[in-house]
Amino acid sequence: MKHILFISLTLALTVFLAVGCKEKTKEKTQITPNEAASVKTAADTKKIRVIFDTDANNELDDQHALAYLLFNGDVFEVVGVTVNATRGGGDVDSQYAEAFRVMQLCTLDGKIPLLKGANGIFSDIDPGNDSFDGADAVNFMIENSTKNQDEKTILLAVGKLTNVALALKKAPEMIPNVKVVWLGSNYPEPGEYNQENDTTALNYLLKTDVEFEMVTVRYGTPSGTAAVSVTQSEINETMPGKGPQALSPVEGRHGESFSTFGDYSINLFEHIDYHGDPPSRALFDMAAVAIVKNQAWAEKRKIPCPTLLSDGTWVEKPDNTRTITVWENFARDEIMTDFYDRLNNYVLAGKDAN
Ligand SMILES: [Ca+2]
Repeated sequence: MKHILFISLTLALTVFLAVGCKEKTKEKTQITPNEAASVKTAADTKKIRVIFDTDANNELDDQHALAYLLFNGDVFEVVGVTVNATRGGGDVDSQYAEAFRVMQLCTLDGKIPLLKGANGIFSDIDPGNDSFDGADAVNFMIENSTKNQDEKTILLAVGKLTNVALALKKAPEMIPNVKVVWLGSNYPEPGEYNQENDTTALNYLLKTDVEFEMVTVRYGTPSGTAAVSVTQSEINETMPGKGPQALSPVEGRHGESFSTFGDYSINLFEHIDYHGDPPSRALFDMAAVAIVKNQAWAEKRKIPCPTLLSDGTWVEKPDNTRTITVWENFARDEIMTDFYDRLNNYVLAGKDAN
């Protein structure tokens, strides 16, 4: 009897443990709504991985785009900054010097890689050579676009497309790993500064399979980034002393020394032409960074990939199965409000910055 009782107790215990374990397993595999929400939040807050390619010394929008990017360290993982030379800002050394100034003013010089890219245009450069024009920037893009397999690295280009096209030509295996977001073109109208500085690079990229988005410029129209413009008085009122204090004064490209990006911004706006009524200046490149941060700040549409002719005009290809994305109709006020907010409440990019 004792023996039977012992067996019964053992069986009961076994069943109890088995059910208990099953319940425990069940608990672990079931995610409560709260847990699901926290998982979603973690995924949502994953930083956007960006390599920023800029003709930093052209006009004044590149500098504001770079500062805005570097002040959104909770949104962007800024893998590196690469420069290219367009005709308005001098050679690549001048472009590099201006990008370096901005990074000093953002206290991030030496903390985020800054590399020189191409002086020339895509069709004149052979990336198969050991030391080609733009090699430092191009090789950096290749090395840092192939490592991350989880999600695409954004090659955010706000100048000519030479460095990006050379990288994809040299290492086409990186194409599935990247998305190119380019500030350029007046599509569907012809012409535009970044486009004209290297039509061969743009043509090459259009013919690849790379995911490609064009953030339109459209001078003088309300539908392009041209609409994201500010007046000199607005800058004078909002920018003094904004941003972190540089470790030591930085000499600006027009002379004088500055300790904050806000003060340098005012100086840049003192040395630029204004357009329209009231006279204002567009922050084209900054708007491109903004719509990568928040896609709700503009409208996008997919189109069959068109062809660009050598005279800068577009030819529609309605039957093309390759599509690209066109960005237009930018929320000027929301973008500028966030820009100024980030000058006041910056979160510095870079691993060692925060
Ligand atoms: Ca630019």
